[in-house]
Amino acid sequence: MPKTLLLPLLALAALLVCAAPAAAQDTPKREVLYQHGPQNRYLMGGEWLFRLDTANQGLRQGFHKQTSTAGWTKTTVPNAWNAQDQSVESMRGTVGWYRKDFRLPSRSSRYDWTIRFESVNYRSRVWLNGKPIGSHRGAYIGFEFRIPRSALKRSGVNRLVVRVENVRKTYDLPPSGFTRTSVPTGGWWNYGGILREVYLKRVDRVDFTTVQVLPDLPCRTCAATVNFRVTVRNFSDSGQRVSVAGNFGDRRINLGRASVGPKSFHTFRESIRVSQPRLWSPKSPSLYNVRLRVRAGDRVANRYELKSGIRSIKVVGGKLHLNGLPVNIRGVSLHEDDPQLGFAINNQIRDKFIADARELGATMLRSHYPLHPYFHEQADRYGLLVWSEIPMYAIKTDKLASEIVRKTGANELRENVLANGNHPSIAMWSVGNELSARPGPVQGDYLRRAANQARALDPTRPIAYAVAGYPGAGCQTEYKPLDVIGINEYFGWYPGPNGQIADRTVLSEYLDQVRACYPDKAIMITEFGAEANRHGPVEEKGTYEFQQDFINYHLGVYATKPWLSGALYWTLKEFRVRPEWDGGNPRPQPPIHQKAVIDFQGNRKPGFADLQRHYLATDQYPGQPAAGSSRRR
Ligand code: GCB
Repeated sequence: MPKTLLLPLLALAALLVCAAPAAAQDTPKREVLYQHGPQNRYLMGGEWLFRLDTANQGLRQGFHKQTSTAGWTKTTVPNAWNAQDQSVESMRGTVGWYRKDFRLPSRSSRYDWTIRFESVNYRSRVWLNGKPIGSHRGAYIGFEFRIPRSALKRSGVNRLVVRVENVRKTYDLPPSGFTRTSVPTGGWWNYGGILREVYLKRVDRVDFTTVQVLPDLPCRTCAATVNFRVTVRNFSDSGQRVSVAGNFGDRRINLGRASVGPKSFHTFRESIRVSQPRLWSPKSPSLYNVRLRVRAGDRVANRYELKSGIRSIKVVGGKLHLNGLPVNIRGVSLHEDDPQLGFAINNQIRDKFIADARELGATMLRSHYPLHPYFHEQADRYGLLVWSEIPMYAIKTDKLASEIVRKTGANELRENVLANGNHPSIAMWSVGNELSARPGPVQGDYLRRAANQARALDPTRPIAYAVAGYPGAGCQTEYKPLDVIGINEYFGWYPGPNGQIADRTVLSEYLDQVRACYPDKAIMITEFGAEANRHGPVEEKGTYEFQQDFINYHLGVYATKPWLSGALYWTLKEFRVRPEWDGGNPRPQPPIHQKAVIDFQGNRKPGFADLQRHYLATDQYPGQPAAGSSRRR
């Protein structure tokens, strides 16, 4: 070969080697980003590979079987592949592939392994060593697959491949939708990817599948009953003598023993009485350590840890009561969004959300979907309540008319109860947000179904729903299954249908009308807010001054309604919503939603201080003892 050709060829070869990263492999370490849950979880951190598949050819081209790294780039997980892409195409969604090479933390043949994803948006298909091991739909709630023994390499390198598709379909939560100009709609950015962390879990024959620890407190001074419902699974091919026992605080508990057949499940139930409990409340968030262990034969197969809190949340005489006393909550909503990472945020960012909310004087958080478990743990610890909602978001009645949508919604709620129900911070189960303001029989069916599902699994918490606040909506009998009605009110911001909410001075009368419709339900303001991205005249929408005035006016009105159970500002921090978003602001900065009191970069707007002044001056939990001052019980 002539020298003149050799050099460019060598250069090309060098380039190819650099472009195709070597597939790094590692051994996942025993590490968790949140504590609640079983032991033997191993974080699948380190290096992953990723490739986009915008032409959707990956399956045909066998990306799940590829050994070469050509076309793949290095990444880390969690990851939102379109965190930096604000285009219409990015919002519409596409397909992406993730790949991870790893060795098992133990070669022993006695173990089975499962793989756990905390959140993948939206459809996922998973392969191990080229063999399909599972598929899933839906983000925000963790899911797990058992890895078949035949797919595992005990001593070699295993290759995990995940195909993720985030194109929103009609029956997804939230469903697809388009503006008149064919731009995808949605209440928050459609980030694609493995948005929360992934774990490998080691199983020694028998393991926990669901653990429910639900304290019930009939009255402030009563003894509590703590109800345990623990389902275990025998992964092995032979029957096992299984027993479950542990502690609730310093109380020993024994859930009994049972013979569990091969590949079968068994549910253990037990109740204990706790006299003179230390009560959990935002003023005094007392927690009990709960430790459980499951034995197979005479060996401990696994342990499970969580923190529980004894408190009651009930609707009494049309008002929300915590531990038997009425509340007047002030809180904020949020999206788990970040300018660099999108929804693939880390615990440091979560800590910042919590710190900002606490500094504001907020004692309740709300989001349109179940938050990452770490949020719930921090909320338990710092005494923040959580309005826990599933992404049944603004679903039009023609879509809700499909049985599958109502069923998916009710199932999602069920999953949320099972996944997050042990957290004392969770105050209510919300079945959704702003379905049609005139519910009719279709929505009525969904509300009933979802409420029944949640109550059957967790009778200790109220069922809630956030509605769009319009005077024209009138009283609705379909809301009968609900305990708490959240009102999203934008009086004096949006005009609303036929301009009915353009004038803020009709807010007071409207709220009285809602009260008259639902005298026995607790009523909260689940949203109020005004976009703000600049200084300017107080009467000009979109200015900081307008936002301040809006906050002061609305909180002023709420203060005249002693029957209200609380109000949540929409939102704490800015987030990406969708292309062309204006949010009612004449000078918007799409795709950023700007009703927040902290901008996307983290700067506080003047309205933060207004909200804070009101929140700190409000006695949100009158009569509840503060930490340290609680009487001896
Ligand atoms: C709502 C929605 C929320 C929006 C907000 C707005 O009612 O629940 O997701 O971001 O209004 O700003 O329009």
